[in-house]
Amino acid sequence: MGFPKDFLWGGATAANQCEGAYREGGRGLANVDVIPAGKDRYPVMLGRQKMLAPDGAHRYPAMQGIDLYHHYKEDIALFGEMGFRCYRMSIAWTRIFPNGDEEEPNEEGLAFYEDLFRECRKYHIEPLVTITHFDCPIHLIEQYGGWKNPKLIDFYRRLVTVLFTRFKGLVHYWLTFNEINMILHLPFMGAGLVFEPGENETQTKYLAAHHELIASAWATKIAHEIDPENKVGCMLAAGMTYSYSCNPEDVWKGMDKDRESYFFIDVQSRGYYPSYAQKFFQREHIQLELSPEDQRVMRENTVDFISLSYYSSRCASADPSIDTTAGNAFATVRNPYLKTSEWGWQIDPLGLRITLNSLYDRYQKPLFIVENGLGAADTPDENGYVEDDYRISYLREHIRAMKDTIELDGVELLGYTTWGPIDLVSASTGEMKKRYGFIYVDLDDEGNGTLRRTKKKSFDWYKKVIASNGEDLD
Ligand code: BGP
Repeated sequence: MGFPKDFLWGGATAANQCEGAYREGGRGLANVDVIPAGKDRYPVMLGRQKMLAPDGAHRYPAMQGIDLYHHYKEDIALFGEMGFRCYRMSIAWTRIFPNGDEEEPNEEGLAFYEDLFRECRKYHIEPLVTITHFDCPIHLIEQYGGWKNPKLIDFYRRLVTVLFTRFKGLVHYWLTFNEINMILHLPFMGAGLVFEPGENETQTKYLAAHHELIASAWATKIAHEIDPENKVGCMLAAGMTYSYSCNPEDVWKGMDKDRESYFFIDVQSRGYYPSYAQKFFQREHIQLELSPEDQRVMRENTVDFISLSYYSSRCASADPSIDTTAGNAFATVRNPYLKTSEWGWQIDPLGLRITLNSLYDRYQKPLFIVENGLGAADTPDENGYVEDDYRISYLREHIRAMKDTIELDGVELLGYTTWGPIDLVSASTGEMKKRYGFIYVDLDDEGNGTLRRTKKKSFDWYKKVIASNGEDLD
């Protein structure tokens, strides 16, 4: 019993949060490059403050990341030392197509990723590639309005065709869009959407989501055609919504909140729009075009597996005066039974088991946890060593819950990649201070530091977890 023999243990990063080198190798400018640190970050991520080019008044942490672009060999060697069986990373669209609408890809970008994948293979690490982790070329936003425009489907198809062809045999696991439900909460960060004053944001968000969903189905089709060995997954920012009380009003609120997220996975996993969504679109006067061909592609090309990020459960109440707290993607009602992290995110290991069961009951497809972890402020000693027992304890409890889900509930789980195995820029806050890694990176919130990588206490702990296939968690 316990974890399957071929369970994919590893870690997950995203190009925009770690690569840096934003103007090297022929790379073009993307939305993620121009999301500033500081107080303007949130309005920009929401798409309400237009920022399509850097200015001198802001700092843009993604431009430097942790400079993985120049450190990937060293970083992957450390992942290899921990015994990773899988490394989830993302492709920067603008390294492959700097503007997004070129006919021919940028060879330097392709060569960079090819070398990175070969490096992984040296350590027997299976790459898991997120095709789009929040990034959209600025040119596509300026010229076409980003995902508001159905033309993006064609550009995305071109992108994926290039990737599946070039990396055939090197990569077998693909995710089409990271946290696809993020488009509803942080639409500029999640999908490059910028709103005009007075624009109906709900309509625009669902229109853009519709195009992403069509693009995702096409990608699944193309992936299987190019290499039948390819496995394609969707990716949800997950976390079951509990009702604050047993008042049916609260229960309904919780169900409604979950549907907001499940909507995306319902389409990607079942191949059609669920009835509750169709009714919602009618009420909101949202009209979505679906050609017979796209409809067929959607029906026939559902995902092979369902991946998710899990940081915490959520909670909902019909009473708007109940206290809220921060969480991944959006705030949630504070659950009085849970402790929170330094950043206010609630900690709920059993919630992982509940979430996994809920997803498995609903879809009956293999699941893959591709993000989980604790963002915390670390204090390194003079050698860069961090005693991060708090991180070990968070991960241990979540791995235990995951084990129960497999052993006691029979849920099919393909793997577990922790978020940020190496410290990287925080997506929500732009900070370096909010760290997730087993590997410490000497870099602060102002962009100062040597970029030196050092092992934290959790490094050896996770190595032991993997070596024992999840049996030794002490
Ligand atoms: C998810 C994103 C990641 C990552 C993570 C942690 O929403 O997919 O990119 O950053 O959350 O969030 P944060 O960096 O805000 O702590």
